[in-house]
This record gives sequence, C-alpha cells and structure tokens, in this order.
Amino acid sequence: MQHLGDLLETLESSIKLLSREPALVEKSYRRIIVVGDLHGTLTALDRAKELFFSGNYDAVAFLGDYVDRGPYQMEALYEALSLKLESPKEVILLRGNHEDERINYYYGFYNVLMRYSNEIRDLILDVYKELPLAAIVREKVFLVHGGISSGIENIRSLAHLKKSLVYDDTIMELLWNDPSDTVDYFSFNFMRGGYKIFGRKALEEFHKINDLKITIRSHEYVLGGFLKLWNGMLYTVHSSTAYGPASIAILDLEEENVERVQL
Ligand SMILES: [Mn+2]
Repeated sequence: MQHLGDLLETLESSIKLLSREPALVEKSYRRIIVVGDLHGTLTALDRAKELFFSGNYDAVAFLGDYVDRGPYQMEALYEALSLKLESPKEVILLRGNHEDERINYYYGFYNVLMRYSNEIRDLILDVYKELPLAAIVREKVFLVHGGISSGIENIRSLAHLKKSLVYDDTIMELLWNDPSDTVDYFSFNFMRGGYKIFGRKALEEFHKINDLKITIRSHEYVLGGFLKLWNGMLYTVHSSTAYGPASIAILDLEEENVERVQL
C-alpha cells in the first residue's frame, strides 16, 4: 500500500482537480480506452495504463465502481486518481453507484476505511462528490456507469448541475439503471430492488434527442466482460476480476467503432 502521506496528497489534489470538472464531461478524443467496474481489482487498470502509455490512444475513461468487493480497493482508487493527476486532460474518471458511503457499508470498502483516519475518510467522500456523472466523446458516444435516466431528456443539461452526494432519484438512475429487453421504455428494477430498467425504445429516443449514436456503460457482470446490445447502440463492459475467475475486458473506442480488448 502507498505511503499515507501520498494518499492524503493524492486525495487532496484530486478533489481540487475534479471539482473543476462539470457533472457532464465533453471531449473530442478520437481513440480511447474504456474501462468498466474495477471493484478493488487491478488487472484491467494495469492493462489500460499500459495501452494508454503506448501512445496509440488519446485518452482513457473509467466508468466508476473503483471500490468494494475486491482485494485492492484503496489501491484501485489511488491508482485511478494518480493516473488522473498525471494526465488530467486525458483521463476521465466517472462516478459509479459504489462511490457512495452507504453502499460501501454493505460491500466492503467501509471495512477498509476503518483502518484509516477520519480525515482520509472525509476526503474520499469529497472525491466521490466531485467525480463527474457522465461523459460524451466526439458528440456521439455517451459514457455512464449505469444507464440513461427516466428523468433526463436533454443530457447536456447535466453540464450545469452542481455535483452533490445528496440523493436525487433522477441523478441516481444514471448510476443504477440497467438495460433490459423486457420493456420498451422504463420500469422498476426488480433485480436491484430499486431504480429502473430501460428498454431499447427509451435509448433510441434518448440518442435521437441528444444526437448520440452509442452508449457505453458498465455496472453489470457480463460473460467475457463485454456485451453488445441492440445492434451496437449499447455496450456493457465489465473489467473486474472480483466476481471469481471470470474473463474480463476493456474497450477500444475509435471514433464510433467499439472493439473488445480481452484480458
Ligand atoms: Mn455498479
């Protein structure tokens, strides 16, 4: 584990840096790596860094859920933040539904945090607060942890939102929602016991209203780490080895072409 002083400094610097980013980040990268849930594992993060530093990519985006579940939770968060500090303009760190104190209480990071000071714990909550909620790349590709929200038509309105840890259903849906073939639009998410599932028609309309073509999200375990849905309108990427000996993936997004990088 990193030196405590490094951790403190990394958290403080990250808060300063992230606080200057809007809730919706818009970038014009041509080719980027997209990483799904890490959940306290480092395989995908290490590979993403390696690819990013190879010089063949403009940027790397993480879709959230750095902590909970796996053996290296603080390390995953620290490494992701360090990369952001190293390349502020080329790294996107989004917030996942596990960047949440109450969720951490049930899924493991709370126990990790117990080994640290209140100061560190408070700083981590400030990091959660300042993480952007979504990103748009080259005006056409939407990146988010969970999915689209039933309460948001114009996604660019999110750019003016004040980032906060206060629960707001409309905002939380971005971090929690899952796609499903069982509905056209939105319905209660029984699998998770809260928030929504969204159907193909909802996503089609969302893309149309916002002039988007592709949505890339994580939030679910998918076999092989990759799932293409609805004729390539939606991708799920899964990058955590915390769910057992599952194969994982990260994505290579070049303009509007998505390829799986198997790990
Ligand atoms: Mn999640």
